[in-house]
Amino acid sequence: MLAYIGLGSNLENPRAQVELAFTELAALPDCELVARSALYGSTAVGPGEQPDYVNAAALLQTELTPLALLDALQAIEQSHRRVRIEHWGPRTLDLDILLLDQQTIESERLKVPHPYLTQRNFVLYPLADIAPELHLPDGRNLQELIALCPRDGLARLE
Ligand code: A4P
Ligand code: MG
Repeated sequence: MLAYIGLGSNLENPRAQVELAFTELAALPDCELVARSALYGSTAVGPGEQPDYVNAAALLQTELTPLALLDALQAIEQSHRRVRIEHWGPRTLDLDILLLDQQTIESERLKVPHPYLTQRNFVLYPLADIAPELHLPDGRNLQELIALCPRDGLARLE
């Protein structure tokens, strides 16, 4: 299964959090890190004043089941001492499953494609680094979604 993962951090040296997360993704059992995007600086979407995010995307080839992959990603989040304070609030590391092949999953623990995927420039632009030809299970393709999603507040980091 090909798994597209979104990475985000806006606390405690976000760049280092995301770099470490790539290393941890590469080390997961039954997973191979096939590609990683550039890092992007991104204005926070969510409540109140929050520090800017660093966002990125990764492509994994994995033999794990979808829920086993979610467990593995949540274990990595925990190892970054993530504190869940509020929904959409600041976090040391957030790992979202964006897409799993062309699967659609609507369970309580896991929704794929990720519900906000199509509206978020900090997801779409990093995805384009690793899979420019990507399309969603509903047939929409990444390039048309990007054309509808302004780049505002997003900057590729060197
Ligand atoms: N869950 C369901 N589907 C998925 C999926 N596809 N991938 C469930 C991962 N998890 C999924 O997630 C809550 C529950 O969602 C999990 O237990 C899992 O079973 P969470 O990460 O604990 O909660 P959250 O992150 O506060 O909420 P949510 O809705 O996941 O928020 P998002 O969508 O992750 O957004 N602004 C910028 N610039 N950059 C960001 O990265 N991120 C967020 C968080 C807000 N604003 C941001 C950014
Ligand atoms: Mg999340």
